[in-house]
Amino acid sequence: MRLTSILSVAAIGIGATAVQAEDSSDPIIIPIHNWSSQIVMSNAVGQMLEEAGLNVEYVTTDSQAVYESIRLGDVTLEMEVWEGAFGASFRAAMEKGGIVDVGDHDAVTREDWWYPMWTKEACPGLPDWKALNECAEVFATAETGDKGRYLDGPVDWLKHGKERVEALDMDFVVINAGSAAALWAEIGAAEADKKPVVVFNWTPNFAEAVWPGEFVEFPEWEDGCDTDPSVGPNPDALYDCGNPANGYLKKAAWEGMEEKWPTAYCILENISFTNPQIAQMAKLVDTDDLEPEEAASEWLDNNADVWEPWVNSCTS
Ligand code: TMO
Repeated sequence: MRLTSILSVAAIGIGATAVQAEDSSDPIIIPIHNWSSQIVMSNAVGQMLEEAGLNVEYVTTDSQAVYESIRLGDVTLEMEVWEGAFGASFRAAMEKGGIVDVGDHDAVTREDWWYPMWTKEACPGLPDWKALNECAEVFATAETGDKGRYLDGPVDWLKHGKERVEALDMDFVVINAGSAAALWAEIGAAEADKKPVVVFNWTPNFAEAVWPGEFVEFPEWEDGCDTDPSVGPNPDALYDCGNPANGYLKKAAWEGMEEKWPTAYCILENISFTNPQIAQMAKLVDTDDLEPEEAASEWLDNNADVWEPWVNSCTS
C-alpha cells in the first residue's frame, strides 16, 4: 500500500516520460486548415499531447483532401470535422476504410448564409430565404449587376453556393472569398453605413460576439440533399436545402493511431470542446490578434481544469 503510493507519486513526477514505453516516438501528424478555431484547437491539442510526452508535427493541408490523407495514415487525426462542410468527404473516406470516427465534441454547429442584424432593416422578411431572394437588389453591387452579391467561403470548404442558387432559382451571384479574413472584412466594411450584406458564416465562431446576426432559413436539411436530386423542394437538383442547423463536430483519426499511440488515442477520445470554448479559441486570434501557438497556450493556461483530466485519465 505504502509502496504503491510512493510509486504513484513518482509516476506523477515523471509523467512526461511515462507514456513513451507504450506510444511510438514518431510524431503525431496534426493538420492545420484555414479557419481560426481549427488552427488554435489543433495547436492546443498538440501542446496537450506534448505535455503527455508525445511528439507532434503540424502540416498545413487542404480541408477536404485531409480525409484521404488520414485514411492513408499520412495525417494522424482531425480535430474539427464540421458536418456541413466536411460530412461528405468524411463519409466517403469512411466508406473506403482506414479512418475512424473518434466521437463528437459537445459543440453543435451550423454553417450557412448569414447576415448582420442591421441587414434586416433593408429586408424585413428575413430570415426566410424567399424574402431574401425578393430583396436581391438591395445586395447588388457593380460586380453583380441587378443580382445580389453573396460572399461564400473559400473554395475548399465546398459550400455549393452556386449550386444552391441554381437549384432554388435565386437572383444572386455567388463569389468565393479568398480567405476567412475576407468574410470578416466584408462585414466590417458594411458596418459603418449599415449596408445590407449576406456572407457565409458559422457557429461556434468569434463573429457572433462582435456582430449579432442570423442565418438565412433555407429549406430544412434532409439527409441525401447532396446526393439525391429527389430530396429537397427541387426534384431535379442537388443542394436545394440549407446546411444542417444542428450539425455535429467530430474528431477523426487514422485507424492505426490507437495501436501506434495508445495514450494519445485515449486523450483524443476524451477531448470534447463546447461552443463557448471554440468561439473563445477563435476570438484569441481574430479579435485579440494572438499568434495561433500563443492563443493555444493561453487557452490551455486558462482552462487547465477542462483539459488536464482528459490527459491524466490516460497517463495514470
Ligand atoms: C468549415 N467552417 C467551420 C469554416 O465552416
